[in-house]
Formats: sequence, C-alpha cells, structure tokens
Amino acid sequence: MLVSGAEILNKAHKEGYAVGAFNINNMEMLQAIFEAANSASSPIIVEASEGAIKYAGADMLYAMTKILSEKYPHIPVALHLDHGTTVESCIQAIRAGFTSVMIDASHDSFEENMAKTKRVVEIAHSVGVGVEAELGRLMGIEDNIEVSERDAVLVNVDEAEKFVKATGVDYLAPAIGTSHGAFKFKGEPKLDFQRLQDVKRVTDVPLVLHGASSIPQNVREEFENTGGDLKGSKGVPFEFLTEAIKGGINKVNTDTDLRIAFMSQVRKVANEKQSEFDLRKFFNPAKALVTSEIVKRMEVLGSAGKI
Ligand code: PGH
Ligand code: CA
Ligand code: ZN
Repeated sequence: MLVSGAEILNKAHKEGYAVGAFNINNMEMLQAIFEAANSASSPIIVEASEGAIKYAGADMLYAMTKILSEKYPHIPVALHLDHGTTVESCIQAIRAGFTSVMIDASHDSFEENMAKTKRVVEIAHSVGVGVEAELGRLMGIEDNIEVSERDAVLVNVDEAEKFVKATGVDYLAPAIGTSHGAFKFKGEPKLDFQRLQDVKRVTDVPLVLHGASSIPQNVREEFENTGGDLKGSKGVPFEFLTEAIKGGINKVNTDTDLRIAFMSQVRKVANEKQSEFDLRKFFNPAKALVTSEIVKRMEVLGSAGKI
C-alpha cells in the first residue's frame, strides 16, 4: 500500500531499524525492489531523483509504483523525491502523487535551508506527505582530514537541533562523512558515529544516511569479471551500516550498488552471447541479482520481517 514516508520512518525510528530507500529510473529496477520486499517481508521506500524524473517522467514513475503497490497490498511503500533542489520541484512531485519529498538546500546558507524546508513542510503536510532535509555536505572524508575542515563539511549538532524545531521537518539527513557514487573513501572507511548519536539525541527524529552503498565484493566481482573497471572504489561496509542504525539511522539510501549489480549482468550476457539481442535475456538476470542484493540489505538494515 502506498503510504506517507513519515508513516514508514516513524515506525522504524520507534522500533530501532532502518528501511532501504532504493533509487529507480525504470520499470525493471522497480520490479526488483518490490520482489525483494515481498520475499523479505519488508517495507520499502522507492526514490526518484530529479534526473530519474527527467528520464522517465514523474507521472510514469508514480503510475508504475501505484500499480505494483496494488499488486502487493501488504507491502508499505512510500514514493520519495530524492534530492529535490527547489520548492517547485517538491511541489511537482507532490502533484504527481509522491508521498515523500526531500528538499535539499544543504548548499545554501543555514537560514536559506531553513526557510525553504519550512515552506516545503507547510505544503507537504497539508496533503499528508513526509519531508526530508539535509544538513552539511556529502563528500569523501580522508583519514587525515583537518578538524576545522570536518566541521565545515559535516552536520553541526546545535544547528540540527534548531533546524528540526524551527522547520517541523519529518526526517533529517545529517552529513557524517559519506558521499555518493562508487568512490567514497580515499583511505580506510570512516564515519562520524559520535556526531550521528549527538544529532539523534537532540533531534529525536528519523535520520537518513545518504551515499550508503556498500559495493559488496560479489557484486564488484561480477562487474569486474566482465571487463568492468571499478578500480579504487570503496563503499560503506555492512558493519558500518549496523553501527549507523544503532546510532539512529532509519533510512538508508542505495543507488550505486543496484546500478552496478544490474549492469554487471547486462555486461555478462553481452560478453557471453555475442548474437543475443532480446533485451529480456539481459534484464532478467539483471533484475534477479538486484533483487537478491536488496534482500541481503534488508536483513542488514533490520527491515526484513517487519510486515
Ligand atoms: C543516495 C545513494 N541517494 O540519494 O544517497 O547513494 O551512491 O551510495 O548509492 P549511493
Ligand atoms: Ca545536499
Ligand atoms: Zn543522496
């Protein structure tokens, strides 16, 4: 059933687990997510970026999600706008039927971020839609990063407290050292778990981890064995996800892992069967690997078995 993002995340916050938010661009990825949720008995958040909306259309993404939510009525699902850059973009997603939106004004000044978030909260709450905002910036954190630099990039705990009180935002993404894509850490993976716990304590709302892909070894191998190049890539290890959830993370954004898993199988078929051109022969194994990787992740996040 299509429900508000706040409904799914408030339950996770109360019970101390996290729900995966999986990015989609097309029907196959969406089918894989629902199949995983069905087999793991897990709630899900399906998320689409502005880029995904440009690629597939907000109405199309909504319609497909709606149809699958009716096919699997026992699965709580929220359709979320990922990294909405403007108030207008959030309004468009809400109009299209999205049940959760992120207003990402984290690159603006703190005051501007608050003002935009407050505006989106007013609009979204009038129609029962949940809102996410971000504080701090996502980027790779090197092992030896200067303390002053850390403070410029990562979430500020006092600001987080003030921000949540002033805006009424439903869930917050605090930057604690992750970044998007396949190249997250130059040295050893490192996240600021203390800062995370402090933000949780002062805000007491569901928290969101962006840039949370793990690039699991088996998926990396599938990709590299077909000539793919992921040299130097590094993800967030599963143990870090577990610790982040203990520290208060309730939504775990995952895109890169799914892309690599999907494309590894497309590459494999292309390499092994030179004369194959039936796209279903490429996409069926791709969907199957994405589904099994999502099921594993649901177990790590603790959302498996929650429905
Ligand atoms: C993400 C996804 N989407 O908003 O934060 O991050 O690149 O680690 O999958 P990854
Ligand atoms: Ca941002
Ligand atoms: Zn993100």
